[in-house]
Amino acid sequence: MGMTINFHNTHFEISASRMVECPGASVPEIVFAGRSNAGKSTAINTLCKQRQLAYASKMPGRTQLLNFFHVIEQAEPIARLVDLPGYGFAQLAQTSQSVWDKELGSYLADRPSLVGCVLIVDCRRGLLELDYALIKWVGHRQLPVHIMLSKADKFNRQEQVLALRATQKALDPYRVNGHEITVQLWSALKKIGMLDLETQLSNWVRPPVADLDPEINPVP
Ligand SMILES: Nc1nc2c(ncn2[C@@H]2O[C@H](COP(=O)(O)OP(=O)(O)O)[C@@H](O)[C@H]2O)c(=O)[nH]1
Ligand SMILES: [Mg+2]
Repeated sequence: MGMTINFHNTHFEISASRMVECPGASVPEIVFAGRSNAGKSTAINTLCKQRQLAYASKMPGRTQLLNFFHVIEQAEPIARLVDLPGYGFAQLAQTSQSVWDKELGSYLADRPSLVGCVLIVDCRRGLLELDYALIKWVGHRQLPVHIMLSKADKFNRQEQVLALRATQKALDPYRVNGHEITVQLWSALKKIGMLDLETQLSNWVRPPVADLDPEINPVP
């Protein structure tokens, strides 16, 4: 697994509250989305082995900002992680949108450097309406979604397996036109699913050679 990225060397870059404030789309970017309190900031901190990189909020949903983090390798930024304030976009499917929801919606729809969306879902709640709205929204541009069923430490092994299975099944109708949706269990507390996460993000930033090589995967 020489391709796996070490996310340890990740630094806060900038916050943006509007599309025009986003940094140049220079490197592959991965966004962490999900309901407030699902565990987004904690997941970024755990992935990067830093205690306070992303701010784990005691007041859910308060910060209305996109927070950009640079992943550094050999002194060069090779990717960005983006922490969202949490939904957010109650109105994605409805008519009236707040200014912020519009900014977030256009970020997800138009940001050219986005290579994947990590969707954090509390395993005890499972997928809810806003989660499905997000999956559909980014499905329009075929942006792959990786779902982390978080706080798996709250479940025993059997409950974990059932949650994973139920989520996979619920997603079947959303896997239209080859939209790639993957699911894993996650616990920041017990470090469940760390390798799954590192592997998925690394594959998005640096797709395995077999996916790119026309000799191996000829274009039909
Ligand atoms: N038991 C448990 N609690 C977690 C886990 N991840 C996050 N939390 C807690 O969930 C709360 C919300 O986490 P936070 O990362 O701020 O969520 P965000 O709003 O999605 O960024 C905090 O009190 C965290 O300590 C986990 O894997 N297990
Ligand atoms: Mg947060």
